Amino acid sequence: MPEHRFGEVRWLASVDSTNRYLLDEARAGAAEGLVVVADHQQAGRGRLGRSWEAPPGVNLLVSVLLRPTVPLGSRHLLSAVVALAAADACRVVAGIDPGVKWPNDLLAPDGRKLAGVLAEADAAGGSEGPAPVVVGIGINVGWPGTDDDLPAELVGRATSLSQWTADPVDRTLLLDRLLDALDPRVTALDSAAGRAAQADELRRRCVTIGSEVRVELAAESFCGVATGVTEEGHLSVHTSGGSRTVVAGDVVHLRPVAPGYPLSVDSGPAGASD
Ligand code: BT5
Repeated sequence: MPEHRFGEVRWLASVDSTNRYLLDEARAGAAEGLVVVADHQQAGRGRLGRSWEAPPGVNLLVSVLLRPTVPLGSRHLLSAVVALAAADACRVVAGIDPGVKWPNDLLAPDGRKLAGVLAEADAAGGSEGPAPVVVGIGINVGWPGTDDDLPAELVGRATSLSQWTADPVDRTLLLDRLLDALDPRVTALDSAAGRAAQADELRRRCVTIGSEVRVELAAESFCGVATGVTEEGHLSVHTSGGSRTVVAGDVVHLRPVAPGYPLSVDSGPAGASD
């Protein structure tokens, strides 16, 4: 039995969405640390109403239930620590060191997407104490094997661990390493110093910093250079109109910036917020 908060793992053959399942469990009063894994999701969720694709039995589809005390403004760090823990697990189990594309993707070294994270909160709570947040991650382990496996819109955009390793990757081992790495990261979020350390690591792993980007928000989109990540985990973007802080949105990487562009890798104050 692992000595951390993620002691109860329910491994389901099939479910609509592991996030939906855990949100319902949270409403029914489930404690922090419950984990659900599915061999198959009939309606795997991406962000903003998008879907997450995975054939049965080959990829890791997992959600964890947290009841965090993190200040509301720093909630982005919850999905960030799941991405960081998944990157740790990929490194240990598969020998690949993914980058983090802000806000929540893991990318292989060639820029194709290896994993995506979806955090969903339930303000209603479902029990006393901190309101629940469910963080789910899909990691492509065995699928796609080749581009031939992919729907047209994912060709050249999605990859899997199996494309980067000679040996098959064991999903159970990957899950165990992910949960081992996640537990201390979640604990770190309880203190300001711990949050600063996680934000620092996000900065180091974030391949969006140093890229010209297009930021797509609900009401507008704009272009600029991603220059850093704030203490809260938000993205700092330098635009022709000044510095902007992106709290939530989609980011498209356009191209790397020229050497010498002033990028902030320290934890200084964020620029003007929208
Ligand atoms: C995400 O959304 O990347 C979050 C994905 C979270 C999935 C996990 S699985 C366990 C848990 N339970 C759930 O129901 N969900 C979570 P987003 O950034 O919106 O990316 C979605 C987009 O990625 C889609 O519109 C596709 O273009 C692309 N996509 C879909 N499946 C993919 C895959 N397996 N690999 C790479 N890209 C994919």
